[in-house]
Amino acid sequence: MMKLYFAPRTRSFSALWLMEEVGRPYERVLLDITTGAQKTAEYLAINPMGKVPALQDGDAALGEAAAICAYVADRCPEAGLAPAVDDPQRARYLQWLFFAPSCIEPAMVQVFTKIQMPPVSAGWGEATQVFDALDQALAHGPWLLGEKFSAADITIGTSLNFAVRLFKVVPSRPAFDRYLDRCAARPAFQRAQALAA
Ligand SMILES: N[C@@H](CCC(=O)N[C@@H](CS)C(=O)NCC(=O)O)C(=O)O
Repeated sequence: MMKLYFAPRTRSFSALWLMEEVGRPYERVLLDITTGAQKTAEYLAINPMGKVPALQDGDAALGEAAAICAYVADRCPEAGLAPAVDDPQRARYLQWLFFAPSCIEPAMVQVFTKIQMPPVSAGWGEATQVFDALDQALAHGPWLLGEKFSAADITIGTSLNFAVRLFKVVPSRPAFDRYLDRCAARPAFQRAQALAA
């Protein structure tokens, strides 16, 4: 059985949401990150960053929320959360799956701290560019890949929810509101919210 290490009100949310979407039994291990439970030698062997979330699956272990989403979606094909390797939708799926940690997250930090970076050298360009790209991608919907909900909606939905609704560092837009309402209406999202509260 897969084991998910998590802490409430953290980036663990996407991994919890994903496991709830998949529907296979899994073990949840709650770490109290206020007491340093994430820095023990035993846990560092699972996630060398000493952060949550992390996942253990037999001899396999990994940290990084988006990587966990990619891993579990591929390991549990019955859940239909990842287009197959030979499906052309796999390309956009991978792009959006990694867009959350590589573009949304640093864009949020930039908005929050007002750090200036030349957009050509910043991997996320600039915050407006990131949120314009997302706005366009969400214009058609209901999901990033069209009709098909995927693990990319879990990484993007989680990051956008943090940016727009929880931390309010990014002004909402009609497409974001519609999308986040659709995410929040999913029973698996609601179960994850209850677990992460
Ligand atoms: N890049 C990581 C970030 C994980 C992360 O920063 N987790 C925070 C909670 S939101 C954490 O575990 N902090 C405790 C610590 O750093 O000691 C991911 O996306 O999974």
